[in-house]
Amino acid sequence: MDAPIDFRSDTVTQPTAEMREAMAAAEVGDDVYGEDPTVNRLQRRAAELTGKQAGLFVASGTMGNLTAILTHAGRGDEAIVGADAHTILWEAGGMAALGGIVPHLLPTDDRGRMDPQAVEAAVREDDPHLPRSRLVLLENSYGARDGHPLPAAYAAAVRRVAARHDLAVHLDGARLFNAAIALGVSAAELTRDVDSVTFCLSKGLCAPVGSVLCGTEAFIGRARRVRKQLGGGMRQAGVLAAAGLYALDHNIARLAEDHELAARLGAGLTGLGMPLAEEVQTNMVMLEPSGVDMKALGKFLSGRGIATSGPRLVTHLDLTAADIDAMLEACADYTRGAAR
Ligand code: TLP
Repeated sequence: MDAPIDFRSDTVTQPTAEMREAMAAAEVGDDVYGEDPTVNRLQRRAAELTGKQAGLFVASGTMGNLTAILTHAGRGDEAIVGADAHTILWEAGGMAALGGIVPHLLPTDDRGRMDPQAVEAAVREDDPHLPRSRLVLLENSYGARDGHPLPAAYAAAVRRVAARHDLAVHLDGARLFNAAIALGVSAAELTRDVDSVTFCLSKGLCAPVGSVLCGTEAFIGRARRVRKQLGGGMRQAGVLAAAGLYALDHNIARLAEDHELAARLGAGLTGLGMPLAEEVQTNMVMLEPSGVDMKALGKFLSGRGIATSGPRLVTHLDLTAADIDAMLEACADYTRGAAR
C-alpha cells in the first residue's frame, strides 16, 4: 500500500537521500567526552543561529525543555506557564514527575500569549509557606493556537517582568524557525529576550531525531549534567547531528513553502464551508472542531489514503501541492456526502 498523505504532524517527515548521505559521511567521536566533532559543530551552529553562547544536542524537544526546566529550577520551585502550553499538555508532566517543579498555570489569549501583567501578579512573595517563583515558560510558534508566531515584543514584555523578579525565561521553540520565517525576522531576534531556548530539528526541518538547547556557556555546562541524569548522554551521536546540520543548511528557508501549502489548504477548506478555528500563519491549519465531525471526517479521509489526527492539519516537506488538492477533493466529496 502507498504511504498515506500524512497531515498528522511535521514530525512524520522522512530524511531525504542527501540527508542520509550526510549522516553516513559524518565524522564521529564520543560525545560524552565532548569529542564528537559533528555534534560540536551542530551545537556551535545552533548557538549562532539563536544568538546564544552555547548549545547542547538532545534527543527530543521534550528532553530539551525538561533539561532546561530542571537546570533553571529545583524542587518546590514554581514555573509560570500557559495552561495550554506543550510543556503542560504533551510532555507527560515531566517537570513535576522528575523535577518536583510546580506549574503555575495562566490562561493564554487567542495568540497563545499570557498577559505580562498576569505573569507579574503570579509571582509569589518571598514567604516560606509559598513555592518560590523561579521560571517563566514561553512557546513559539504556539502549538495550541494553530502554530501562531509570536513577535519579539511579547518575549520582551515578559522579560521586563522576569527581570524585576529575578525569574529565568525559557522558550520552547520547537518550531522557532517557522515563527521566524512567518514574521520575516531572524530566529535570534525571537530569542533575544529569553535565557534559554530549545528548537527541534525533527519537525519541519526534517531531521530524523534531535533538538538543541541553547543558552549561556555556564547554563549549558549545568544542563549537560542534567542531560546525563536523564540518560541523554549520547556517544557517536554525530551521525544524528549531521542530519541536523544538513537541516539547518537546507531546510530553514524552505519552511515558507510549507506555510504556502497550509494557506492554500486553509483557503480551500474555507471555500468548502469548513470553518477554521484560527487564521493560518505557519504550517498548521486548525479546523473549527464544533463545525465538523472530526471522527467521521478522519475515518472518511483514511479511506482515501489521507492520515489526520484531530482537527489540526500540518504541512511539511513530504507533502506537495497535488497532495493538498487531493485533500481538498476528498473534503469536497465528504461535505457533499454529509449534506445528503
Ligand atoms: N509536538 C508533537 C506532539 O507532541 C503534539 C507534534 O506532533 O506537534 N514543543 C512543541 C511546541 C511541540 O509541538 C512538540 C512536539 C514538542 C515541544 C516536543 O517535541 P518532541 O516530540 O521532539 O519531544
